[in-house]
Amino acid sequence: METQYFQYKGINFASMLYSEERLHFLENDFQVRDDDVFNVTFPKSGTHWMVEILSLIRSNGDPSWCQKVPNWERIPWLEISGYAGQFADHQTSPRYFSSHLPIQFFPKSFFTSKAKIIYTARNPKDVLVSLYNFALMSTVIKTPHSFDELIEDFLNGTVPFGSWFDHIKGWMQMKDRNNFLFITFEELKKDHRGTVMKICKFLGKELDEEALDLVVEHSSFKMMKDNSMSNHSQAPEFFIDKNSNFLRKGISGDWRKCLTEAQKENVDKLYKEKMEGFNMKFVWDEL
Ligand code: PPS
Repeated sequence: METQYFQYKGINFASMLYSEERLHFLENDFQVRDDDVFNVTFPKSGTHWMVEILSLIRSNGDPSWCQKVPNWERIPWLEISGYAGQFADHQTSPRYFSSHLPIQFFPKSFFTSKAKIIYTARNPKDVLVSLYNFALMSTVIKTPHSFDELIEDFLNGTVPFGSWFDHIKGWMQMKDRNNFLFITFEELKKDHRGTVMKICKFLGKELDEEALDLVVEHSSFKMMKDNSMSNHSQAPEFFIDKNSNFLRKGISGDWRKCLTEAQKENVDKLYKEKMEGFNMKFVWDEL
């Protein structure tokens, strides 16, 4: 199936999953509730890892929900109107949603609510590598002719959901609000348990040591890869090739092996330009 995009206010979305009507409704008319929780990311930054962690926290570490129900039903996508869209609108409170929306398209009602957002970000060079591999296995992003082509699209912000730079800079305006938690993929890799504890604290959820251990164990890369409800092997064929590795490597720093020196310099140069004057340092700025 050929991938088609439409533009919503200058940003590309894949026509098979998203619609202008849904995006307009979400932005203007969707009613956020005070006990809603949103898992927000730019694509390939650890969305599904957070889905697993949040699912396990909700079930006090009991893995049976994660083993019986696919991830897109457990914590549905806010913006998808197609096959998985029905789950978002049929939740009972407290509702959990995943979203890749940039801040300017997020429901206006969120900004006057007490609903919580966990925003997970990842080194953009690792996002690029992950996105390129995803583009080769999924129909929700156009298949690039080369890695260089994808890098150009990423740097120009013409990949779905727009510019990584605008996404993170936009959402970081929220960083000092007490209903916003900023997490990085790198932090989760380095201190999985400590980060889960931080998430529990943010959500006001107390888990005992045993439950915490279960959350960490069942949200590990290996467990998720072996779980057909988490590894996308049950996802519709039109969305992703069933034999592909949606959970590909799950590491930080893969860009070192995958980007040539020229590609790295190209990305670094634009990163510097785009992040100039932005008064926040990220863990990957030190690498
Ligand atoms: S998507 O399609 O945009 O929602 O993708 P997203 O879930 O945001 O990101 C996919 C990458 O996250 C990795 N992943 C994990 N890494 C480590 N541990 C765990 N448990 C885990 N779960 C998902 C996944 O492998 C993708 O990264 P890459 O680098 O491609 O492996």
